[in-house]
Amino acid sequence: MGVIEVNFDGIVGPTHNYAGLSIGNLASSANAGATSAPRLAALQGIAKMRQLMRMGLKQGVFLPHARPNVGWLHALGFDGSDPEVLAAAWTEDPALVATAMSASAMWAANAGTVSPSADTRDGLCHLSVANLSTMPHRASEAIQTERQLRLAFADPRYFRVHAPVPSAFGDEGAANFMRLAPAAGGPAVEMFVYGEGRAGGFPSRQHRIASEAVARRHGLDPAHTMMVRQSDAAIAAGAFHNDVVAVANGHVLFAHEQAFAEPRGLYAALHRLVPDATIIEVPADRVSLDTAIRSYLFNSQLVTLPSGGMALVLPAEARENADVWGWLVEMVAGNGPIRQLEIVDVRESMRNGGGPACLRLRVQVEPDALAAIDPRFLLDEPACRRMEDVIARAWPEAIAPENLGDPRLWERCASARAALTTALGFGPDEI
Ligand code: SUG
Repeated sequence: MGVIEVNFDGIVGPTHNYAGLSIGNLASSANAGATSAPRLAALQGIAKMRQLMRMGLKQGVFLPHARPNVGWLHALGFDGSDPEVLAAAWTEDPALVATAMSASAMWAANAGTVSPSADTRDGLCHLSVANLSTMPHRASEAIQTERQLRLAFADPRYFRVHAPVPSAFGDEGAANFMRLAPAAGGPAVEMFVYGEGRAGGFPSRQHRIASEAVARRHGLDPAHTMMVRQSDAAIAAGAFHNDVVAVANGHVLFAHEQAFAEPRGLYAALHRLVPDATIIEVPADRVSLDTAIRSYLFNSQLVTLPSGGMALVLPAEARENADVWGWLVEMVAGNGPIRQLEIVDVRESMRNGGGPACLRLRVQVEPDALAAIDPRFLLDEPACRRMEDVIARAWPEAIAPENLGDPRLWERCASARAALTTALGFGPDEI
């Protein structure tokens, strides 16, 4: 058996809500103030994982972070017991409580960047925790993410987990990272996609210096490592992460015509390094950048099936757009490498700008390294059922913006998460 790809999905936490915290993420801004459905959101996430498992793919999970994040409010000078801290913050600045309640750790593509052992100098799989420093509600994720990664990938014979790079340089993890590997064998190329300055009033969230630091720490071969600049047009149109406009798998890169600042140079370099690279570029006159971003066409998971063919796992929104669906149907009818379209319903996550690809972190491992991963992070059917039971019982059905200040909700969310971690076999202070 060769290399196995495991998709680790973030379980949607009980505090999932629409506070509009992400500037430059159009869905998050458009749905600000709406009422969320955390229970439905989490069940949609589990159904997606099940669907991928049924396709023969290996699935893992990351757990929701402890919320409300009272420690973060303490650091901002609010004192007293947990309810006192939260009540004082709510009175003074409700946006701070919204930040402390964010369930954004569900988007596991932003947990970190992963270089498989085949690409690294020491032959270990390297994982760098993302600092997510551009957005305050995301920046606080790094501490708990690091704890989970160090637990899941603790075996030093196979894994090396790195702390986040200094927060002066924004790093958003695998959402701005792609890997292309020759089907015929040989070294892969790791592509780090960065932005510069602001575009259309929106910040670039991935800094080149952060990407270079990750590549250096992972011990990558500079000859097979590329720093690729995202186009300003994409950032300005709402592609706050590259995975909203491009995705790669195996020897295939699937991207929008306007994803990169210099696509011709990039494609030429890729063809040189990966001779059998297949680049599927969607032209803007078939699917506009706006439509691509609204439908999340490229935020699909491009996966290799056990049979060897590739499937594109798309959000339902992609099927609902005539331009997008028309283009996809034509593509699979052709003789290309992508042969199957698979639809998943992750609408609750989509409304905060997170599609199927945002929800997962890919980790490629050999069988012996797979066996060394803490099994509590790996899914099977009984674990899915245990999670569903807890979610159906303990996750709130709805959260409206004003509920974020309700002490009963704080209490309920904290105990809901504790019930889930217990059901998956984690001790009270382990995670
Ligand atoms: O960082 N949304 C996330 C969505 C992340 C999507 N991830 C990838 N593209 N890989 C973000 O913008 C919304 C939170 C709020 O508004 O409450 C949010 O954080």
